[in-house]
Amino acid sequence: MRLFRLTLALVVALPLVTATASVASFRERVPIALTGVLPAVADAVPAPGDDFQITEDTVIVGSGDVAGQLAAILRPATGFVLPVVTRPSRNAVLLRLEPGHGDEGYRLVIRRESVELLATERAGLFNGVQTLRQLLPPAIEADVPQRRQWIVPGGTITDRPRYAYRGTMLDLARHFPTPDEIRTHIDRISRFKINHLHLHLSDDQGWRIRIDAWPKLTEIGGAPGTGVGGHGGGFLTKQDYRDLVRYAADRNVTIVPEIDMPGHVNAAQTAYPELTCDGVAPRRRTDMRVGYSTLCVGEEVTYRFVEDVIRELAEMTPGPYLHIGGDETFATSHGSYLAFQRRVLPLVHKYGKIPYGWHEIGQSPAATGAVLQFWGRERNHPSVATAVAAGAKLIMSPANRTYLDMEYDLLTPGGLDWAGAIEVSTAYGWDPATLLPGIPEPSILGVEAPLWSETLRTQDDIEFLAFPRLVAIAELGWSPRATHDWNSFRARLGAYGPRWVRDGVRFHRSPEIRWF
Ligand code: TNX
Repeated sequence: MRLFRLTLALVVALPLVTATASVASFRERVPIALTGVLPAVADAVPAPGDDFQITEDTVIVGSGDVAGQLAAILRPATGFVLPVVTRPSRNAVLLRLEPGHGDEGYRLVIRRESVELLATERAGLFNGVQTLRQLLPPAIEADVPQRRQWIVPGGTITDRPRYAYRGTMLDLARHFPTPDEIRTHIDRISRFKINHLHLHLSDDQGWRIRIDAWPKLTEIGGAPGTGVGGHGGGFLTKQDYRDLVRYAADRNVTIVPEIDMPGHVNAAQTAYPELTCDGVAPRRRTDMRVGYSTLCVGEEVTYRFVEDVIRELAEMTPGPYLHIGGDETFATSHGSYLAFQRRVLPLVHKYGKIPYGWHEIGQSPAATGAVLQFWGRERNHPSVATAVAAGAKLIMSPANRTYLDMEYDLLTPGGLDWAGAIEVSTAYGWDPATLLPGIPEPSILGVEAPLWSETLRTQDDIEFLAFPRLVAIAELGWSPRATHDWNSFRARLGAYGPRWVRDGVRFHRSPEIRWF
């Protein structure tokens, strides 16, 4: 339907645009600065006056799918044909792979005659396209042709990420969004070079991923009414999941699946009472309490269950990480917790994945090859430092900085407050490298902003809490520390507002930002 409307609009409006091009050329010749991009680029050297203009004769030169993605971004608002060709040409945007730019880095050389986007990997080209998109005026986000000039400011951008892992999380257990809503979210996060989407697939309220060996997990644990307060419910089929993995990969996003254990398992136990120590099915619970459920650590059936789940998840997950939760296990004794991790962490390795868990898993000596997600607030975490010294890696998600489900302030709707209110400046004002003492920078893989969904029901709720704060976390993860500057960030964020408006994103109009 959307495609049909778009095509129709193109056919109707194309002649109009051509006829009025000369009128438009008198207006709006104000290129955006090379340094206006979110997240901030590592290096920009402007070449004033050497701007490139996209015209109806411009071609896109490239042989991979990213060239097609760029054309698809530019066609609706420009109304131009922008053919994708493989032979070099004049008046072109050229995409080319060559060594020397790093895994995700790229160089963008903008001159009057052409734009060259160079990268070593497809991921770098994708990132360069996100930058190029922001160098065009916000009207480029329109889905029907706009009467104006399309100027890209002259100069050279050389850019690469500070951290390899820049993530966010959706909690599908407390509220289950549709796969289409997840896809829309992937579109929005990938604009900011976020490259991992962690899916919290199970919790006390619901189980959201089909496991063939244990079908009642989703039949019962994912039934209608299993969201918080009895709202929503549902689950991903394996096909849904695989489709999401592919959709995300096209946008340089790796899906990280999480099954939370040994706590947060009430939904699994309502489906399979043998997973409790007394064999009695607990009552279904959709309240917001945490920490009351636990797998029965001494029973063999527990490990058959865990191994089946890990094996099936690993089979459908091409990314390197498999998240096994491990948080808030108040119903599991310390000894049982360690006994559980001693058996489960190696299972993740057995199926070819890197175990990833909330930082509590760092208490286990078996966590040396694991990734810990730090979600604490305090600066001193001896067990985290010890695990890192023994070889574990860290992803930084301090709750009082990165938790997207915390309220912005006392007045904004939605969200919780246990880690405090998090306005944009709070989300932006810290350094992942120095937050925890005694952690060498190479041990830090990156940052992640989790969005727990206890108070969320709709896509609007997700967007309101995620944007603009997620962009602050994206910048901490991507941009060199030397670019860190609140005044620059808030100016760039304010200028981004019109793009979200065009896109129908219901972002929080933070009073800290002067919105355009
Ligand atoms: C703590 S943070 C949790 C989740 C809740 C969240 C709400 C963490 C690892 N666990 O179970 O949803 O707080 O903010």
